[in-house]
Amino acid sequence: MNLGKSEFLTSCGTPEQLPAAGLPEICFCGRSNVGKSSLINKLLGRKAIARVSSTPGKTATANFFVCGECYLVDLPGYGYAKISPDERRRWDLLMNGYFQGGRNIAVCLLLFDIRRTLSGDDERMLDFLAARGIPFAAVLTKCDKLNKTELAGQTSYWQTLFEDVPVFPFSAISGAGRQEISDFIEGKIK
Ligand SMILES: Nc1nc2c(ncn2[C@@H]2O[C@H](COP(=O)(O)OP(=O)(O)OP(=O)(O)O)[C@@H](O)[C@H]2O)c(=O)[nH]1
Ligand SMILES: [Mg+2]
Repeated sequence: MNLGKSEFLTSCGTPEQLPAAGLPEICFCGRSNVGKSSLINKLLGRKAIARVSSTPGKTATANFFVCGECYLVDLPGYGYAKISPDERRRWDLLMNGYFQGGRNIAVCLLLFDIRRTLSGDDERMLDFLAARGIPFAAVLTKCDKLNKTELAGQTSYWQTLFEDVPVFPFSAISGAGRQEISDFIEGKIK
């Protein structure tokens, strides 16, 4: 990826606001607070091009970043308990609009907190992607929060779950996994 040249393009709250499809897109999905925006910042080598917050539900829009010859798309998280019915409807509309077809989605990076196990919301997201034929890879975030033994155990849990899918352990703190994910993305947009 052309890491030196990245910029924020646009922030979309409704499907109508999405930019015209064109460049290959790498989109980032996962439950609220899992670390989507932190991963994008790390990949782009920027401190805060994508907004990070310890309050879940920070990213309520689809945020597009241009990076070399592709878009990185920070999608709103799910599984946030305090969401209102209105916000929930808006999430559905935006996600359906984004994934309904016609966009050049090279791959979806689906993020999971490495310390957790697959949630019902995660399963629904996996079904949603499968129903639309969207290829995905798994990123296991917050690796720095586990010791060596726990890390091996949890990595093996997720790898067993996603036998046929690339799985990348990652830490936004140490940068572990950043190069592997970056190389993977590059392979997808060539
Ligand atoms: N220790 C540690 N903390 C992380 C890591 N990645 C993210 N965090 C923290 O987790 C919190 C949420 O990170 P975000 O990147 O905002 O998560 P998000 O998935 O974009 O959240 P939403 O936009 O609410 O969906 C912040 O406090 C981050 O600093 C990581 O790899 N290690
Ligand atoms: Mg975010």
